[in-house]
Amino acid sequence: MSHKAGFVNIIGNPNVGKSTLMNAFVGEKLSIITSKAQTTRHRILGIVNGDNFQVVLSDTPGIIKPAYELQASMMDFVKSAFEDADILVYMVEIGEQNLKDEAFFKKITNSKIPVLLLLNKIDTSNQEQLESQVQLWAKKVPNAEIFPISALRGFNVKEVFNRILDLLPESPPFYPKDQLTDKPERFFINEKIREKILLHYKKEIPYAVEIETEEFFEEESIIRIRSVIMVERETQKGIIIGHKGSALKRVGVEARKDLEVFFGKQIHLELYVKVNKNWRSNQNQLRRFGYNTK
Ligand SMILES: Nc1nc2c(ncn2[C@@H]2O[C@H](COP(=O)(O)OP(=O)(O)OP(=O)(O)O)[C@@H](O)[C@H]2O)c(=O)[nH]1
Ligand SMILES: [Mg+2]
Repeated sequence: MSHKAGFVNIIGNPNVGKSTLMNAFVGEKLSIITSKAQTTRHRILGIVNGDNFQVVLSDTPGIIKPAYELQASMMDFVKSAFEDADILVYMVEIGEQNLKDEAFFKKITNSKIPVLLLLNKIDTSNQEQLESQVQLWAKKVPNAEIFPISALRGFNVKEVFNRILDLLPESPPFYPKDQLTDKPERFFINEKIREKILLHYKKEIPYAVEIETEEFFEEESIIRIRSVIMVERETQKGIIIGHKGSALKRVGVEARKDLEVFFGKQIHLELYVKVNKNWRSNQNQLRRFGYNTK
């Protein structure tokens, strides 16, 4: 029996819905999703397996002009997604104009591999607006096939997936057929905690936070986890903890509940906060947190 497999890499501006789409394809909450830009910081694989296919999706950080080392590493993840793609999925949203990086845009328009341009969030649009947006993108990226979709509502998502299956090259699988992602358990714990911080704290705080899970003990009926929330400055530590610890407590309770669903097991989650001065600009610290800086 013939077998198809390949890398389908999702790229686009921040907040357009890349992670929402990947989760919809995989059917699991692999990537965290929030209404804030730069929610995704890593390249995360989501693997969809069938009897005669394996689609290896990559969710990537939104394309930005980097202002500090962490963001530069995030853009390196995007670059790597261009390098190994068999199919490029370029996601835009209704009302959006240009990619924030001209060089990346040129890579898309000059791409030798198939490009699917997904015009997302059409649930927020009307027929007239949609038609004019499709025309606009057809001019801008003539080498792409355009699909208007709603990743959130699942509109046209199946059709896009079927088109991916058509375009997928003949190949044996790249990963074991029961594997869902390339990331370890600790990564998903860190991300879930970071999601709560993106949801509950304002302005710069979520961007100054990194999570490290120091302990992960799986017992028969419970998983015991200890994670540290790292911030860049002492003042940020106070904000994370909140009045009598109330803000931190909320993060802990909400993250624990979600993690119990994710792991299907009771969780004991201990959180504490530590200052790691200017970690976002420190190559060694970034490497330690899994950002592949050069
Ligand atoms: N109305 C509507 N909202 C959507 C749709 N898809 C995603 N969203 C919302 O858009 C926001 C961003 O979604 P994400 O999936 O996190 O976007 P992203 O492109 O991964 O963002 P970054 O990781 O920050 O680059 C969230 O609030 C989603 O709920 C859609 O089809 N319709
Ligand atoms: Mg994302």
